[in-house]
Amino acid sequence: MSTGQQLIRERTERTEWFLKDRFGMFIHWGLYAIPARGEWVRSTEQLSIEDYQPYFDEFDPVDYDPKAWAKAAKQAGMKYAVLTAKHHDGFCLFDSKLTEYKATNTKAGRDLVSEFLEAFRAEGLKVGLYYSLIDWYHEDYPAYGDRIHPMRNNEAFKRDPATFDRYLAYMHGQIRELLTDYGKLDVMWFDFSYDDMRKDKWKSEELMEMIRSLQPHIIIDNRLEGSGHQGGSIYTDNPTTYAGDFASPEQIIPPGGVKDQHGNPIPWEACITLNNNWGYAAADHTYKNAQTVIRKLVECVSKNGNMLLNVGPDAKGAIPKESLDILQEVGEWMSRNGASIYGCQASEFPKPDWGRYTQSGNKLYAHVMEESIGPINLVGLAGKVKRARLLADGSELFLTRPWSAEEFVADAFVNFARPEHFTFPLPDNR
Ligand code: JFZ
Repeated sequence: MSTGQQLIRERTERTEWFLKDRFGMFIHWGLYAIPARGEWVRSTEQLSIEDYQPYFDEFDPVDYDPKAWAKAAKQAGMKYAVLTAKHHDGFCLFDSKLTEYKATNTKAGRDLVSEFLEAFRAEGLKVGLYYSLIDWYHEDYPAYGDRIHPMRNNEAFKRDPATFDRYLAYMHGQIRELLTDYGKLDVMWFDFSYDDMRKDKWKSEELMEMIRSLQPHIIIDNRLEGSGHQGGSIYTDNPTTYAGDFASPEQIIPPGGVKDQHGNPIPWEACITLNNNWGYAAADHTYKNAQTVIRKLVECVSKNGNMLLNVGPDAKGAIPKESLDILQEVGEWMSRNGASIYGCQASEFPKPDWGRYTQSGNKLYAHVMEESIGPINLVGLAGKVKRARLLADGSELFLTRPWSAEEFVADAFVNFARPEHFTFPLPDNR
């Protein structure tokens, strides 16, 4: 077996749980919750370290209750969660021995990451940490001070190898801490590479050797090398060791899912915000409604993907009520219809006009998303469907045949009253 085949085989084994779980919670939380204008505020408003310092001095998350977060995630039907241990501003929610810029030294006075991990594990959820490769605080990162936007100020980003190596030692050291001191982690979410950083400039080969030796089963996103959709060699037969275990399209659901160079599906996870910000943004009330979230989750699964849905807790540590309300409603749907999500994947049948299919073994889940003037048609399913049931309550739905072959190209119909989610057991010999 070639190295590439071996890497792809290991990726397939590692991501097995991930592809079953399908739905996770992303949590963007840090000092930026205080200005409450999103997690990029230090960059977009060109704030100096001094400008940003008051938020460190003030940070006092008196309402931080990760058990409540974990309950909300579990109730929503989420199976895993990923918290920003460090975002681009460099502030660490964990008690790193390598910096003083951490929650332990704020009024919080403790390691907020370990409490998060404990609470989510206690609810039976898998746990992951987001770690920003970019660091606007560290003096050896070539984006120090007020010239911190990595895309805009390219001149400021000429790396001095000697000092950048010091940053890399810090970065590798912190990742080692996270993988050594916090028990078993399920996901490591790196963010992100740009320009020539994609080509092992993070010393990613070395980093991956360490990661795999400390936590062989952990899965990582594709942003050490690529970023967003279609980034990096995860799509090829010969991925690098740091190509990642899953692709991470952001704020989009790729039209055909995510496929390798041969058109075979690869693991992917769309990360999606509930409003239009990752970090808490007090004035942003552009929340998606629960129906949209459910439909987008169904869309991901119908294309072999996961959804990592974001919440941005406020400065005190509370998830905004608007977000909790949506999660609650999504959870009610998931408690009745989760069988059409967990362990499901793209269907062998093409997308119907009226909605989407997901499938698990011989069960075909029909997600009806359009109001209809009559029965929905099951094109190509004549003789293949044993029975139809409403998934939410198990009640029988009538399957009918077209009454005139000329009138309908479709060959089986199911009656329904409103957009709903059905299950169709298929015979084994289809
Ligand atoms: C990154 C962060 O900058 C952002 O704050 C947030 O954490 C998000 C989840 O990830 O944003 C990116 C990174 C990569 C791309 C787009 C946004 N990309 O390559 O498409």
